[in-house]
Amino acid sequence: MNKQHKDLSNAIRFLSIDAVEKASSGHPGMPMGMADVATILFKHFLKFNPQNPSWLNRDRFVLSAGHGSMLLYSLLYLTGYKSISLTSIKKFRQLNSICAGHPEYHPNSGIETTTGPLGQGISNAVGFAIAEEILKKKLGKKIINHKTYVLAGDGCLMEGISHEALSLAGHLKLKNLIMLFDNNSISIDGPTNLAVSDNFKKRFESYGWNYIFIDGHNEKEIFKALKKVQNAKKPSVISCKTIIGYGSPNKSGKASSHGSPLGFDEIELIRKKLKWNHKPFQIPSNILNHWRKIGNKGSKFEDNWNRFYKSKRNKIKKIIKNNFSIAIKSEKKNAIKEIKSLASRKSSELILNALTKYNNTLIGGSADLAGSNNTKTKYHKIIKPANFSGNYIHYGVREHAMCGIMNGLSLHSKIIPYGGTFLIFSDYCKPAIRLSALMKQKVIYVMTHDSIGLGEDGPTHQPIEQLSGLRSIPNLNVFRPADRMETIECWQLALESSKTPSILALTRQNLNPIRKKYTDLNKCSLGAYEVSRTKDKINLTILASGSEVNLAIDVSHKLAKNKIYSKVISVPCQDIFDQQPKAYKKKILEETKFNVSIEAASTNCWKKYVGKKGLTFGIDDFGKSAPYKEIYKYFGLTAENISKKIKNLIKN
Ligand SMILES: Cc1ncc(C[n+]2csc(CCOP(=O)(O)OP(=O)(O)O)c2C)c(N)n1
Repeated sequence: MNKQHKDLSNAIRFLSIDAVEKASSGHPGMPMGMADVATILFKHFLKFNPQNPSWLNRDRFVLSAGHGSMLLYSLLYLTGYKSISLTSIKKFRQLNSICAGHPEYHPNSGIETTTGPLGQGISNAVGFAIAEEILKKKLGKKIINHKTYVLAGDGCLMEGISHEALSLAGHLKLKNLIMLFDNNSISIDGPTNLAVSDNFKKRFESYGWNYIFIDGHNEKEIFKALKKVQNAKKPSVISCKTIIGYGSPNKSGKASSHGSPLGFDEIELIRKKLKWNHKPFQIPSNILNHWRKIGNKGSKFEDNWNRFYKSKRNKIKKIIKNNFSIAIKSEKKNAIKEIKSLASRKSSELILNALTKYNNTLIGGSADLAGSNNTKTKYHKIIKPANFSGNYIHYGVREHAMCGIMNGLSLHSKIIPYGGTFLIFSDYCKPAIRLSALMKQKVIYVMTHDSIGLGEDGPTHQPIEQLSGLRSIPNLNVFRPADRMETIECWQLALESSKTPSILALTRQNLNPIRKKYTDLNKCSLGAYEVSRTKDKINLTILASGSEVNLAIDVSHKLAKNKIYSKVISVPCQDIFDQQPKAYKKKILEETKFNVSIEAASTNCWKKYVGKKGLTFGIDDFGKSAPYKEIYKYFGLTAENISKKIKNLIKN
């Protein structure tokens, strides 16, 4: 191995070893094993500019094996990113340090995505690669033409999401996607042959990927493989046979180097073995300078690109169409003109028609339920293998990857991804939804068939606890609109929430319109608002969402006949309502002694609104297979039953 290469890669190794040791926690094994591959990648291939981490046409580097975060922080520091200093590396894993335990996405920092839950980064990278192809088609090769590299380990490749994402990437022939597989055959429990006997070559080739096997510590082999994949016609994986904890006399090749500090004595032995005679965190200036030179090459790449980009900037502005307000306004007017009973999934399709007609930054899709989720409109063109002029992705039955890919699409640039499945299968999406929320990405989840109202498909398909669970995720807006007007307004809010992902929970069954008057005002923007009252002075507040707002209005009228007067509050988004000023919440929740809630789902998240005196009407059991009106009856969600119980409550 050449001395210069040794020095560069050992700088990564020792920064990682020292940071983990100082923090008394972390994962040194992977950075030590993959330091050679990362060095060759950054030195010879990766196009990036530490002076401008947001340069649009940079190559993306995703560390899917997020536990090896010190590899990324070392590379960013060594190449000269301002986001990571030696001081922040010394604060690895400490409160508020950018060098968090696992990489956490920060705009303009070089940390392209949050990773740690294994496999997510692979799906993000597939999203990056799709975004690159979509933009390339729109803006031309001279503006966008970059690679996406993803470093994944055995763990990432064991996760189900990797199978979903890699298969779609192969199908779409994402030629600029390159995986560096840290094939060290070790995970936490020991050798991977405890649990895996996959033939990786066959696995990748069956997905339609190139597969190259190399010695991940052989400089020449690494270079040659990376060179080879630059002009690939399909996605490529370079399977790098590496030794975890490379350089450690007693722990290399063993699970003991995976996720704990190596210990003072062992580190001394590694220093001797790798001939690194420097103090902890000390990178000799000649080595640091060499790394900085590698980083400095980036501004030349960007300058060349910028000259062309500047000359085309005005033209580019015209290509990107992202004005949503015309569509929202015209659809609101249509909703008033065409007053009729409509499923909210259908209302969503109608607004999507208008949005898609006037915008080309929305990229739609569904996990094989386009017709049921109503996500595909007449203005959609399908994105196909090697043809990315479209704006709709058939994700196949791959919910988890769909959501991870949408995170990648959103992180890459100004693309706004939305994707559909049944609300019940949000369970298959949850890890990626959580990351959209954590990373503050505008990703829109269209989740239809949102309750027992879907009917005959039965309890396996009827969401119960999903709404409560999703509402408890921080920085996620869960919308459950009650009619066409609310559906339009919720879509508007989702599109305007630049730092919060949204879920639109939509019905299969028809809903009667609640809002029959036009207003420019977005009433849903308060999260909850009054839709009706039976008298000025009332003694009951009925809170409901989605399909149950109509039921709440029936209950309210029924009670009025018995001289119990009430107001109905539609709650399209609890998350937004909870953030309203105290005075507004008081006005909604504290006008009456009694509050009740109605939602055909778990009652858990309504208890905070009804208090000890109130009642929650919902379902805290699994659903039933039957025509939907019968199921509502079975669970007592009828105007008769609910008003009877409320009468008892108020009388007693
Ligand atoms: C979804 C998920 N499950 C479990 C973990 C806990 N975990 C972190 S690393 C790891 C083993 C990863 O093995 P490998 O990819 O081979 O990494 P290496 O040992 O080579 O560093 C596990 C199970 C996780 N981070 N994410």
